[in-house]
Amino acid sequence: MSAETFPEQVSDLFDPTHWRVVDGFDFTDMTYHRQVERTTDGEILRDLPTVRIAFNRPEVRNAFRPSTVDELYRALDHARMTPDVATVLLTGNGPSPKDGGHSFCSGGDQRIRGRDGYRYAEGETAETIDPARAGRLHILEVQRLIRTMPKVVIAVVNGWAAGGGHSLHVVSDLTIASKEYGKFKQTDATVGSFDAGYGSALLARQVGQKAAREIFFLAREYSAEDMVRLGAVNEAVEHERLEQVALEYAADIARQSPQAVRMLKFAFNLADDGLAGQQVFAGEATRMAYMTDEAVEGRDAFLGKRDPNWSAYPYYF
Ligand code: S0N
Repeated sequence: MSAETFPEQVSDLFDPTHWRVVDGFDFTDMTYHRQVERTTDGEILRDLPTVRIAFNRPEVRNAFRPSTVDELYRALDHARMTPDVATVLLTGNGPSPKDGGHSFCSGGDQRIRGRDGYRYAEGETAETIDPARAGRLHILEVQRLIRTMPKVVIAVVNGWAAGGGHSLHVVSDLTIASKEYGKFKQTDATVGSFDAGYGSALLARQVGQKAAREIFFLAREYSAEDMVRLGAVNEAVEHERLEQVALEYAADIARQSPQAVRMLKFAFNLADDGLAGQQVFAGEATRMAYMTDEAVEGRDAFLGKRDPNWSAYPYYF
């Protein structure tokens, strides 16, 4: 493989030497890359444990339409099911070819939001739309996937995080943001399209009730450094170093025990996610229990049509 295999430059911060395109996805609204190690002449030596999933509609500040959400879900789900991926970097491509504006994501595309609650694709009308596909607020399914996937999701906020884009950073495990261009604004109440779930309630867990209410009720603009002070952003980073720092975060995560990281992620979620959070945590606990001789004894006793013998397994350690 040669240097010609470098992927297309998709954003000002994207360094093609670190990435390859993930095959099998015919995306228009998102890009999906896998981190690689290369030789000095560009040959790919091996995959590394990070993926980069990015909004690719910079001309509308990376607003999402239904097909954007479908593509985002598919990329995240692929990352979820790829065993040697530890970390997802969620970011936005750009800057905008129209005016040079930088954006992470500006939420739901307001141009296609119908009064009936549907999101209309180009050429669709109330008569032709498929309600099963377009009538769903399926960005919420993406939020749940970010929350329940056993990988660390880092929001790499390279520009505006507004509306539903703000909520995506809130629901991510970690957020790092550009000092120069990272801007946060919760416009949900401004446009009458509000996230009354994670986007607001989880934000209140992160910054406190008063600050969260201020962010939603006043819809003011906050810098990356403001958000670090409030506790919603881990670090504000010089713009040109943002993706490099994100990869440093990912490298540190990759040094930890995968099992410990996912148990900790699900433990952090558990109280806020109620029984659904307990179910996710418990699923991992059950999977680990299957690995013990004690659980094998239960299974073998059933298959052998005998009573289980628990004598080797203490009630107290
Ligand atoms: C991001 C903002 C603050 C940037 O301002 P700036 O830099 O001055 O740029 P603009 O000139 O405003 O924008 C540049 C071009 O991009 C277009 N554009 C920007 N954002 C959107 C958007 N969200 N939809 C469509 N187009 C957008 C501008 O129109 C402009 O285009 P041109 O050059 O052609 O004029 C600023 O842009 C801003 O405030 N944007 C709107 C942010 C917003 O209100 N988003 C929606 C908020 N609500 C949601 O996201 C709900 C999300 C959701 O799906 C959901 C979640 C939970 C429950 C329900 C739902 C649900 O589906 O409703």
